[in-house]
Amino acid sequence: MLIRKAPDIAPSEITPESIYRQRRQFIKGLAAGSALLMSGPAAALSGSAREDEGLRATGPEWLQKKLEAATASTEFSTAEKLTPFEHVTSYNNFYEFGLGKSDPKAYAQGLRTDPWSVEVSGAVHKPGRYHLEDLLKGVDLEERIYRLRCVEAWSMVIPWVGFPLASLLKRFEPTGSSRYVAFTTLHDPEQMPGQRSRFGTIDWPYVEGLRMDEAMHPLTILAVGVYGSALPSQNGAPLRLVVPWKYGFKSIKSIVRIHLAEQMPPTSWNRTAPQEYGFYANVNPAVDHPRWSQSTERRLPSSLFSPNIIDTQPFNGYSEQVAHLYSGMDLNKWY
Ligand SMILES: Nc1nc2c(c(=O)[nH]1)N[C@H]1C(S)=C(S)[C@@H](COP(=O)(O)O)O[C@H]1N2
Ligand SMILES: [Mo]
Repeated sequence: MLIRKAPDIAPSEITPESIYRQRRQFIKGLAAGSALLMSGPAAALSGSAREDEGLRATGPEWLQKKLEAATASTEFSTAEKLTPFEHVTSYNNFYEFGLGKSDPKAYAQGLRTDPWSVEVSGAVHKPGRYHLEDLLKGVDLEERIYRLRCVEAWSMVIPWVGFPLASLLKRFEPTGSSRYVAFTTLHDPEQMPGQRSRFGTIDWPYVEGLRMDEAMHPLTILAVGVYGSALPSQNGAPLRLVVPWKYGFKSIKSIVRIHLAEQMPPTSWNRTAPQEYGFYANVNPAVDHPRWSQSTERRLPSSLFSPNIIDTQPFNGYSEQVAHLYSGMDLNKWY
């Protein structure tokens, strides 16, 4: 069952996605079959890694091992067509590395992501500074194929590899008074040219937050990988949040601090333009941005001749799972 490159496939047809798809099929087959074959996926992965060498990010060995053991979540994944690896990793918003969509890929490659530690503070019984490796000890990684809808009205379908934020928060034992979770991105102007600019709109570091029930929701994950490999720096390595029913700016990258709070924490885009970006930022086609409509989106890849415009769904298509969190709230007011 080893995956081999068939001799009749042109090299140009071998994309990271096709390799990735094959690998997923392989893993699924394995899960359905005998557990005795469990040494398979690692072999398949390294066998196919040659084709996209240079594109994939490699993390520390302990992370590589975990990524290879990741299982595909059927319960939480969409079957929609994946946005190609190339687009997921070259069309990014990461203002710490510049305002242009191609800036993060161009300028984030030197970001030092290992070793990495996360400070856990606030209303928890077990605060402290934890090495990423320790945070992931005993955690099983899962693949979640989610839609990502940016507030700028474009979207992608991305196969993240991560784990529920809830499982991590529980380990720190939140106290009864924790009502919100606040996240902070690395602040390091030496490594992040966007933080050196005096013309930036954001007051660094980038901060985000969730209400406790949002943070504990099973769809909310922390991602450490994408397309079966470690996160590239431009996607928020080595640890980023993914909240699929909210606009993309909630999904904060390169997290160094998780703080449990009693009060609603400040969030970067809300602080920058409160009339345009709220704390909740749930995807909502019925509430337009003051400067553009939110009723449709460009599903990437999109081009002038093939714009691929689709309707935007309430809660980005996750209403069934999350709408109850906001029952009784006026979503025009709490945008
Ligand atoms: N620290 C930080 N996190 C961030 C951003 C940012 O500029 N800085 N941009 C956000 C926005 S607007 C979006 S749409 C997503 C994009 O994630 P991606 O580049 O992995 O697709 O990251 C979010 N997280
Ligand atoms: Mo965004």
